[in-house]
Amino acid sequence: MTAQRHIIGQERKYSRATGSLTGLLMDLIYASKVISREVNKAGIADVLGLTGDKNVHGEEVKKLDEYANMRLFQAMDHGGHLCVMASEENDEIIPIPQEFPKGKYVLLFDPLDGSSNIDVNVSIGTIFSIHRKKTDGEEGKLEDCLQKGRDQVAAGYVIYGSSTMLVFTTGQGVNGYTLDPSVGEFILSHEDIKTPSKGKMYSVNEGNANFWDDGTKGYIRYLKEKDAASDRPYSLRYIGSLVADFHRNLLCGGIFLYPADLKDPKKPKGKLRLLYEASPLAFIVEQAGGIATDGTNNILDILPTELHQKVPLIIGCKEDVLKYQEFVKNNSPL
Ligand code: AHM
Ligand code: MG
Repeated sequence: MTAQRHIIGQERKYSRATGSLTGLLMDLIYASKVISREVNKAGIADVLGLTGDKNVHGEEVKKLDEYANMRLFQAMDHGGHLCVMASEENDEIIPIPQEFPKGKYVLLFDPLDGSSNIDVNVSIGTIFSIHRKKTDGEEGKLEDCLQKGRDQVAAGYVIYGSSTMLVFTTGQGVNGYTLDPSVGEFILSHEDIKTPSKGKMYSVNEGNANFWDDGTKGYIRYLKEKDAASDRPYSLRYIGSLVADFHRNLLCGGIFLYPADLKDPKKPKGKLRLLYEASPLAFIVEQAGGIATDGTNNILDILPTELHQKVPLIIGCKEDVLKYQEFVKNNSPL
């Protein structure tokens, strides 16, 4: 069962579907195959290293970041499905070029997440989020991008790992497709993914521990205590590549944390971006039975006010995330 056939089959269940979302997903699939091919050439072709530029977050731009960003834009600009795009790598919203028809959807993406891992052959990924246009007129506006995660129409990621996998949801469960490189097609390999209600692993950059709030410190201490009845101590697994950490926890069970750094003026709200990272993964995890929070609020209920807004992200198995929230509530409000 190819991704295309599976998606078309799903679409047929909705009598009012126009096929536009399916068309959009097909364009995204094409872009991700091209990015996957390029990522796989890293080390042979001249795609490693920096471009010399810095992005809107002050981070150095890698050549593959820029390539993936450009590929996604070029694959998505002309299909007539989108009215506007926004990328983690661009300061402002990305309009659809004048010569192309405009559609009813909004696409937000992180073209290549975990890019600090590119040069050392560690898994990286593309994350995307799709909303419906909500303003009047043909052109999409900033307001169309600043929507609650709860209103997403679809969200997903592509992980460039030991194999390339696409995982996404349209709000009817989560499915995973693995790229068969011999035919260049994504094949349905993980139908209706459900995450365990409780995990045995935690993923966090513990080097930042001194800068966490007391609730987070207490929770991580709790995970390390011995208690066979609640499977503690948990194992630490941190790749430093959000898509890879999230994907492992989704399938095997676990909790990922990127809390606020109280003493780092650059990270008062953590490091991860609400629109391109937290919201899409929160939509996926909820569809798989998990949950995501900033410590107090469900990530999907946060109304963004800025395109590149950052947010503490604690995401994974429901029981684990709820336990984290208890610690935050009792020990220190965020
Ligand atoms: P990026 O979008 O610039 O690649 O940054 C996001 C990445 C995530 O993939 C990962 O979870 C996090 O940064 C790791 O940060 P740190 O190195 O501070 O642990
Ligand atoms: Mg990122």
